[in-house]
Amino acid sequence: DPSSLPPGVVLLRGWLSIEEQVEVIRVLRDLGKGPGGFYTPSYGPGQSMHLRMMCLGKHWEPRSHSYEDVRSSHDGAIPPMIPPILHDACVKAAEQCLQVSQREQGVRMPSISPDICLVNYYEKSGRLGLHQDKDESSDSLRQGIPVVSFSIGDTADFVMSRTHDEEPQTLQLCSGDALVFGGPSRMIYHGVPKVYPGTAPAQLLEATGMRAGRINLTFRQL
Ligand code: MD3
Ligand code: FE
Repeated sequence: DPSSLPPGVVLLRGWLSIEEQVEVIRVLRDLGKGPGGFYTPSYGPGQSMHLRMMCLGKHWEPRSHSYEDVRSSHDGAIPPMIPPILHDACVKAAEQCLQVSQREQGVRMPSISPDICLVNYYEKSGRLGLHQDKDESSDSLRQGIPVVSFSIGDTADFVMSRTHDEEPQTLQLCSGDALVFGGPSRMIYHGVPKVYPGTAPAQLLEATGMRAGRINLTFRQL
């Protein structure tokens, strides 16, 4: 029931067609061949995240909770630019979500001009603990500039809660879903406790030769 989502949260089920999902996977695969490809981010020794990541536009540095021009704590690579096709998809999804949130939730959110795209790759045991995204500028956070995300591949459980204590609300995110968090929900706690291996659409696997797993793209304005 979409009307039970918090104000500023909009889910567009199946927003990316299979053909668009295939194109995104091809673009990411090409980018991954050059410098700046997937790696395992870490907060420090013995504190690796349970996913692999590729940053586009900027590098997100978990050790300092900041955004950088190079992968200083990893290999010094410069992150690739956000490809125009991904940039445009983000802006288009945001436009649609802003209309929905204004009409259905009475919430006004600013649009987004994305500076960074984080690509998370979850394998069978991939997960992401409950956290807030607050490494962006205080201006971006204060204005509630939305974060836009696309899910591709295996289905995952996604949890969110307004405070650290309350019972989280769970959503399943499926291949092709677009999800926007802005306005009053920009600082919500959220995480990905579980992915369901073998649930990706067969057509996607056939067209890409993609291994099992889940890809999530998040776009932010810094
Ligand atoms: C709510 N990624 O990269 S996407 C992240 O599925 C992240 O990989 C998850 O949380 C993933 O930080 C969730 C949905 C999402 C993304 C960003 C948000 C929800 C958000 C930022 C603020 C609030
Ligand atoms: Fe997050």
